[in-house]
Amino acid sequence: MTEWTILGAGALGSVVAGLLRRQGEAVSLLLSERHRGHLHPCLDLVTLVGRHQLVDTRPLFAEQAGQISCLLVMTKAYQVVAALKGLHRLPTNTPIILLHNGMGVAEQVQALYPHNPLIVGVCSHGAMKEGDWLVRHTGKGETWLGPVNPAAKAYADLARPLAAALGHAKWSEDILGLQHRKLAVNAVINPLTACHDIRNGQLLEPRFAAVLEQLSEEVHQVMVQLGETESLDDFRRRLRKVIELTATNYSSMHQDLAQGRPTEIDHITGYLLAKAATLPVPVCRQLYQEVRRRSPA
Ligand code: KPL
Repeated sequence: MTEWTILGAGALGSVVAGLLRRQGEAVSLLLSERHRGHLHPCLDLVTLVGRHQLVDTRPLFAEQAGQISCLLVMTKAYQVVAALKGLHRLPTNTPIILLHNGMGVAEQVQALYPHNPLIVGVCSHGAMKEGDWLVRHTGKGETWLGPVNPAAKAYADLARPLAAALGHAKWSEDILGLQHRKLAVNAVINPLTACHDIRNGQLLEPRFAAVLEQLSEEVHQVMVQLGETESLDDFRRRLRKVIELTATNYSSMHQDLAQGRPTEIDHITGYLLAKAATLPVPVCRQLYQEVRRRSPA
């Protein structure tokens, strides 16, 4: 049986670890230096129905990277490259799966580990960290994986155990399109909720109608520039559905800002601004600057 090694036991990483263990999968957590010498406690996962589940995982440190057979990277986008740099002993046939918000990281990982099968994915489960080893699963979502390089194409079967554990997981050869669709939603919801200090659902209040209309149009224009064919109306309908489904959640960027952590703004809005080139995207730009201003230095 493949052991899943999770790098990044934040909210979502811990939920995925718990759901995989519940399905009988072997799971290890790749821990950072600050955990060395500490007792490795069980994770406490609060399930969707409010039940506590203790999750036991095997601790691993960077020098044990030679033991990793499948690496699921669930850190924040801005942590991925630094976290992977130290894994000198990672076998070249170990698939690396990147499951973070935002884009622009896979290219750097590919340069760092050119021989490893590289898979990227999008995951829309809701999760919230409530304490050091305490995490709450707040919403069921979809997970999509797809290949970045030819070596990854042989790993479509990884979606099967993930689907059994997470309720939904599929393989797509057009993962770039799915990443763009998720990026577009994040580029609207995340900076707006973070800057206005609101839950996702509050974006549907009339006071946000005008900004939502303009921002969704700007983001859609960049998506068209990137070759996506979804119409503006369809994008707005999809956006509205995500807002409704996650109405009571605080977005990940809201949680990051509220807790004084860096945000993924460079990999979400920053990525879009870079791709916008000469397109006018004033609201995107303003939100980018505002989130950067409020982020810790
Ligand atoms: O992915 C999300 C995030 O918070 O990062 C959404 C879909 C906006 C849900 O909160």
